[in-house]
Amino acid sequence: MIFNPEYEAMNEEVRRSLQFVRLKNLVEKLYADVPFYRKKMDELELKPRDIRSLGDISKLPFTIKDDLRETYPYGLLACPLAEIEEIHMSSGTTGVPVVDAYTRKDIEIWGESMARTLAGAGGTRNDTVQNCYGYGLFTGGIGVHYGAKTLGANIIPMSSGNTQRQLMVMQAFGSTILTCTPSYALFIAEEAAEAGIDLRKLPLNKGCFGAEPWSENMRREIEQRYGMNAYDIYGLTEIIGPGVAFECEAKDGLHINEDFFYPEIIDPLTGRTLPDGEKGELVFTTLTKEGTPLLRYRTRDITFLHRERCSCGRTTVRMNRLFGRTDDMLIIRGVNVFPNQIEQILIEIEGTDPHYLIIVTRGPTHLDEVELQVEVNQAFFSDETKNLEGLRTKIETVLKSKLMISVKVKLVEPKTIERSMGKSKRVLDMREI
Ligand code: DLL
Repeated sequence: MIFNPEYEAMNEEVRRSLQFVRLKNLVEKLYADVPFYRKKMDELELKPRDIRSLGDISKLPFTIKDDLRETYPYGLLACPLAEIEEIHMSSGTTGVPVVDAYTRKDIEIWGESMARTLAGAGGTRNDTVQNCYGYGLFTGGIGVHYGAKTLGANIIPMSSGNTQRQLMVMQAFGSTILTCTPSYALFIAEEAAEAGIDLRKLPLNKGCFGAEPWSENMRREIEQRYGMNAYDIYGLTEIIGPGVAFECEAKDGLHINEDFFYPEIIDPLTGRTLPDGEKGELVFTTLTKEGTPLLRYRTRDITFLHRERCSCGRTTVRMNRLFGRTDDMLIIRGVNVFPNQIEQILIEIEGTDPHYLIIVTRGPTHLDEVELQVEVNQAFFSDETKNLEGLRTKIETVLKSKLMISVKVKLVEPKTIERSMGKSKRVLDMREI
């Protein structure tokens, strides 16, 4: 079901006009009310009247994470503090405090964006959402909460953790939609298996997972263990939280709520805008935000955009599942490696689970050394004829040939790598540079 066909299935020409009007209003407001943006535009000798078409957006300055640090906490506020109704914050992976301050209208738009997201997964007012994203400063819990309310669904505000209770609630209340990080979904599934609960027999039939990188293999595993459809959802605190983009039942890219969040892809090195289909850094301009609007915010997330017609009827642009981040790229002895490339390789090797930890150190010779801890799966582990040494060398050989780096693989028993109730940590970079 499309939650808001008027906007989600809008004629693309009409949508572009709407985006332009919204962009123009935003630029005028920022120039008038936010000294930070007025200064940036003055430096570029740019006035709001210079924005005459949507394409002129590329004349506008970027906003980067450091700008958020420098203006912390209220420097980017575009309205009186009295109009702010809620504040969220994320320390992010890089430790830069990221503040999102919402007016009442911002909260309404958040609810609408998340209602579209849940509806994208097939959710309706008849669903019961078991929401295990963390409640609090993190945007995941409360974002889903507002979305479920706007959709008219029943919401169980579990927050993350206390897995035994999650299982108890799931069974007792007949939850139909599960919302949490994909790694936590797998963790719950492991606990269920241990407790002898067959998740496939429960009413749960769809899940909205995001907030961290995951793969097609993790999707398959979640779908199979729960007997559900698993959908990828994307967002970030700076822009609104979850609700920026979501998969529909076609599972072919994430529809961006582009009447609210205008996306661009740029070359992270030159800042040049790239055409659809080309991979680069995702940039967003918040077209309707009142509290802390951002112009051309560089997300550091890497993806590409595509606009082919989607079978669901939505006409919004789609972004591919993320490839990684410009800042989680590891440089190992000069070779660029993304953690999810390692994950993709592990997926194809039978006997392993998608639970791994990459530990990078600098050895006595000052060269980078990588240890990859990989969990063998239960089936392989219980097999009496298992050949652990064979599996280990196989992983090392494939990694060497595909990524051109030497990795020391350490196989570990099932369930030894620390599980996370929120975002999981895949890399431990212990290099002191
Ligand atoms: O993680 C918002 C969110 C909550 C999204 C719940 C989805 C579900 P932050 O804590 O600010 O906000 O982290 C944002 O997380 O820039 C991405 O790098 C990463 N991320 C978010 N969703 C996905 C996803 C929330 N589906 C940062 N796949 C983003 C991969 C994701 N990475």
